[in-house]
Amino acid sequence: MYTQSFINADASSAAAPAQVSPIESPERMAAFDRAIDADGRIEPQDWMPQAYRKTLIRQISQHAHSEIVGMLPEGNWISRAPSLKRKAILLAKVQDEAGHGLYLYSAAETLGVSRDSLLDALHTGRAKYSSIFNYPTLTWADVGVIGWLVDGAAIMNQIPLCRCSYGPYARAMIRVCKEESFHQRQGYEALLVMMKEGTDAQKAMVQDAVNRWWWKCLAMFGPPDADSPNSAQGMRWGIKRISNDDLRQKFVDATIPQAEVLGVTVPDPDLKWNADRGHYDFGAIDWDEFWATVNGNGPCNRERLATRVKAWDEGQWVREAAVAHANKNKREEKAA
Ligand code: FAQ
Repeated sequence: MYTQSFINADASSAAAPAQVSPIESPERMAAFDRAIDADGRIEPQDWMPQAYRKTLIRQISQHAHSEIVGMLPEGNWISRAPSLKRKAILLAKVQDEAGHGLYLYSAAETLGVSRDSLLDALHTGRAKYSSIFNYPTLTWADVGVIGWLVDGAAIMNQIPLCRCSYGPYARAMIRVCKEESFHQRQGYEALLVMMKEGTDAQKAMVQDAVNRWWWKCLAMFGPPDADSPNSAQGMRWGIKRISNDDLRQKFVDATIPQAEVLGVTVPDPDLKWNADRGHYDFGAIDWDEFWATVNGNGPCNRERLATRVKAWDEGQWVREAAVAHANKNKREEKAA
């Protein structure tokens, strides 16, 4: 469905919808608006306004970067997983995140941007990726909590993206969500074993991990709707279907009963069921801490970027070999 290009100049322009004129005319704009109003899908070969293209490149590439950087906190525990079973599960999960990144870079390429330029933006610190991956994984319980809460939040955000107006992104999300659902369950199950069969120290370790990750997960959904500059247009274009605050609320409502089954509490003295609203009320998120992290000053930002840059540099010979192999095949096909 998508290109798997080891990108070079030719491959990137092949992925670009170069044949579609970028010129905006009232007729083209009206046709695009009609498609959006009718809840239709926009495909790479369709005309689209530059601002729509730019927004999608921004969101899809940030999402791709998040998946790839998101491999690091848990990858840190592959060599220290407590059993062969847990190690095999964690390896599979981390590999899935790599796959998600690749689908998403490919989806972004269909908008006419090269993967090299997107990765360059990540490696030079110009591109954002999810705040949540800038915190450390201190104990094994963090791995379970990432599955339960981080993947749980990711699913809550990504299910509506399966109905996104841009076809390649929506289709990628369907597959991603199926895998995220396994990720969430494996995390929850790992925690359940520790909480139901573990020692007091293991139970305390789970509670400590929940305490450290809870607020960061609520912030993952992005700033409050009133402070979200991209939301109104994203909703109008059918890219976002549910607002940041509404998704956050859905996440809290779905997660608290799961916490009760586990036997953990969340670190929020203001959390309480509001029968009038039919939702949980919850306390204030520390948005200053969130923005400091988004802007590069979280506890692990520098370490995460340095790890990605090192992996990119060390993979240079693999990319060169793959391109040389592809070129050799092309030459042989031509000669045949
Ligand atoms: N972190 O106006 P809005 C995962 C930025 S995947 C960093 O509300 P928008 C899988 C935002 O980009 C997790 N930056 O923006 C996994 C914007 O900056 P810009 C990633 C954030 O786009 C699990 C500015 O703030 N998921 O976890 C964050 O309408 C386990 C203003 O915000 C996605 O990317 C944040 N948390 O809504 C992997 C889903 N929130 O670009 C491994 C797709 C906001 O104007 C292990 N993305 N910002 O400079 C989206 O749904 C949206 O882009 C939002 C933000 C909801 C993230």
